[in-house]
Amino acid sequence: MNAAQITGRKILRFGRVTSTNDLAREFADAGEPEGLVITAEEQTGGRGRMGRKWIAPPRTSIQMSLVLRPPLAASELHSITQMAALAVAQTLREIVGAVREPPLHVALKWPNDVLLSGKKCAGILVETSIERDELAYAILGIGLNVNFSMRDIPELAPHATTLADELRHSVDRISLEGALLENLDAYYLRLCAGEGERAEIFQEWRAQLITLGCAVRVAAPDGMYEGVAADVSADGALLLRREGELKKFYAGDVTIVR
Ligand code: BT5
Repeated sequence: MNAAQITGRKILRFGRVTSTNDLAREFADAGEPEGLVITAEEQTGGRGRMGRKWIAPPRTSIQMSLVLRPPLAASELHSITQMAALAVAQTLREIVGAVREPPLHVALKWPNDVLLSGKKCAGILVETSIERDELAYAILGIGLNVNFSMRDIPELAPHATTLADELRHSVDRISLEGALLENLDAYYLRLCAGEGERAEIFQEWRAQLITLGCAVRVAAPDGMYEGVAADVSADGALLLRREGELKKFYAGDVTIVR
């Protein structure tokens, strides 16, 4: 049972929708207070960043969107993705923590991935509505792969995984959802508590990033870049060291180069 104070205050469950983010946005535009969670068993237009597709077989996974109205400045919006990634990672650790052989490693990848055993198990998509420089609301979309095998989606399999693939058994999705909403709630309360808490969330997120210190390739909107992922800046950007200089990325995808 979800004992969350804000996230999951109200849960609306749907069968098939285009995208839970679209539906949540409709509720937010109509004045819905924060905390509403929309879930769907199937998305016909599930999406990632930059118009990419999010794919999950029907009735297998967690696909949810939350309406949030955090007191953040436009420059702090990246912290929503960070707190959500931490909450998802914490939830995965609670589930896989007991597995010793082989140990299952949970990590984060800049900017919005949660990895299990080095592969993407969850993705986060934050979309916002800004009015007169103020955040009106944020829609936090989370896709978490649960009870299917990536063998069924060969084009994703090299870089993606599911809980069932790693655990080799299925997982009760309702308890998983409850645990996720509780963890989101705890992190969300911290996010709203002030700059000090947000700075701690940033440091926690930074500490779990798998890519820092690695030679990486960044596919950015304006081209491909290679270098060393030196650090992340407080405003959420990736700092790539190349040819003796630091280049800052606010959007893109990172692959570790071996
Ligand atoms: C994301 O985008 O990772 C954000 C995904 C957010 C999905 C949720 S589901 C509920 C809510 N409603 C929505 O419509 N969306 C949100 P991005 O970093 O751009 O990654 C997208 C890329 O991940 C795709 O281009 C694929 O390569 C890959 N991908 C697609 N489906 C995947 C899956 N189930 N597991 C792992 N990788 C996947």
